[in-house]
Amino acid sequence: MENKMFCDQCQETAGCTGCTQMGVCGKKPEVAAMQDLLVYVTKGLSAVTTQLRAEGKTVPSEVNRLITFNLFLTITNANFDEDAAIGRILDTLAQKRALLGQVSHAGSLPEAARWDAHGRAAFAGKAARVGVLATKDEDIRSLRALITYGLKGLSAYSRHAGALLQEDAEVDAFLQRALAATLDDSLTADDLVALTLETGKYGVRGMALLDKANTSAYGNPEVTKVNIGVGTRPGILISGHDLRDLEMLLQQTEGTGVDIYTHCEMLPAHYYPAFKKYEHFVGNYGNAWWKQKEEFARFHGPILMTTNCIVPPEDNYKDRLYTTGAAGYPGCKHIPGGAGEEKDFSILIERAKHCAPPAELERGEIIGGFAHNQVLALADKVVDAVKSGAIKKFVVMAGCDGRAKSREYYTNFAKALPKDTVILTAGCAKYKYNKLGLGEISGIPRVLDAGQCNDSYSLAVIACKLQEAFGLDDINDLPIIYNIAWYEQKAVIVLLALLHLGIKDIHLGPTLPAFLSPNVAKVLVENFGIAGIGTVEDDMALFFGEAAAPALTADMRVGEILEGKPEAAQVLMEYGMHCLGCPSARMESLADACAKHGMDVEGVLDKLNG
Ligand code: SF4
Ligand code: SF3
Repeated sequence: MENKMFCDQCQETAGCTGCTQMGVCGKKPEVAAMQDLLVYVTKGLSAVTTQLRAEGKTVPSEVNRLITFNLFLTITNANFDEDAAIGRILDTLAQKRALLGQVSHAGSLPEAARWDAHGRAAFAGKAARVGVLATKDEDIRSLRALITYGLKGLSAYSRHAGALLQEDAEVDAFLQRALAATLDDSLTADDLVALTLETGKYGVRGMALLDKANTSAYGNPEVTKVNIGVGTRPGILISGHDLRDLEMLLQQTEGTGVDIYTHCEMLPAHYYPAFKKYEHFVGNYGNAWWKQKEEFARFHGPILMTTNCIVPPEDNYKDRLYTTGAAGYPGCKHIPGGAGEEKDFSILIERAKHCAPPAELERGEIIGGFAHNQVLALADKVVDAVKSGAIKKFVVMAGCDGRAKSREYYTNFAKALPKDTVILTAGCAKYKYNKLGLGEISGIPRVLDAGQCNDSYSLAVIACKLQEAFGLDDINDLPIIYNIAWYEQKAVIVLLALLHLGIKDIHLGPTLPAFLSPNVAKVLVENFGIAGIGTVEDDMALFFGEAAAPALTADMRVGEILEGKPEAAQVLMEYGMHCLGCPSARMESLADACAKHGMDVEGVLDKLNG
């Protein structure tokens, strides 16, 4: 098993965010180092707040918010701005100084709680010594990293809930206690394994908090067809995960002649009833975060990054890229505003008015909105489909997308799935298969998108409800396979949350996290059945047996379909396609062939797969 801790980008502070893309994020080594120092001083402050709580003293809410925000800022691909990290370090040290004076028993506090300095040079010197590799024991280092990355994911949920003025003091207290524990040299590997699982418990609680915050503010997501084409007016593109930012942007652009489009993880905003009332909320533009260079260039208008994932921008759109919240990029304008404050997006709006409308990337619609409330509304239909055998298995394919070629596995895996399987997804991983036209089963789409990575909670709720509906004692007896794609830290907290819920045999790819030492990986494999992925063929055999027949999809070439399933010729001819012998017709995708012959591609697929 690979255990690569060195990031090619930031050799000395390897693994700053626990990402899998070592060295390709574009974050400069000094930025990665300063973020390591930010995590270090945040852990130090957390040791102080944890001690204060132990002494029965109150920790101010703004300190909780500061700690959560600091962690969130260091998540993969959110913030590339060294000055932003330095500003947070200064604020954190100032808070720590003030609180240290209130601690009665400071003797047992770790070095990080007492360390203090002023200025960039002192920070840089310290930063070089506090990265992940500062912990020498490989297993302790691995567990500390696993907990820290899980907590970074948890901070994302807390921060998003906080933007909607929902907080959970117990989640904050745990987050700080666990952060402080990663500094405690007296803790054994067993202690840290227990803390890892406790992190999963609070992960569920954090996700529930955010779910409540989102649904009470914007209603329950409902089944929605989202336009993926463009209009004729100029637009602003909003990306990331912050729904409150979107709400303010929609309100401020109403009646201005500027349209709003979502990108990547903002797509699920279209599923919320509260946002549907905005006529200028036109659709979703483009795909997952890693394609933004080509897509942002063609959008023509301003782009607002509310959270991760930012790709270092090209010069041809850098001056149209704006950040807000924890996101940041040097040279890009940052829109200020904290939780509960109204942000002013007028600079983007004025800019948009002088921009050309977006260039069309594609046309059509995609469907989503299958969060827990909506799926439970369809529960009878779903349970009937399972009982009748129309749906044999659900495959949870939540998580992250990324540019690595190895991630093509997920597209091929989705295509190869037997036709009686349904994918449950959340996060940007969906872009690997949400435009394949995988069809429906008894009116239930074969890709059920619950929303953002934050909404993975819905998948856990759905699993628990299905367990109830089927009267099963063990959640692992459900016909659900977990094949999760990970990249950044929200996927780590989702994994820990699923483990806390007792879910076993989760497959994680495209590679197992580099920060898992062989011994820590062994614990996860032996106790929870965690596994990596293989080839699509091997995994099909593993999950479904050799006889599984892959479903046909709209993007397959007609020739490919006929080779794998000669009887398809009869169906295609019945629908009006009589040129099957023609080589050029065989080279076309089924979608193109259907469009050309005026055939309903969904109907054809249903018949072919039926
Ligand atoms: Fe390296 Fe990943 Fe950190 Fe970027 S986020 S500096 S690639 S470890
Ligand atoms: Fe995606 Fe960054 Fe993880 Fe939110 S936007 S799932 S990678």
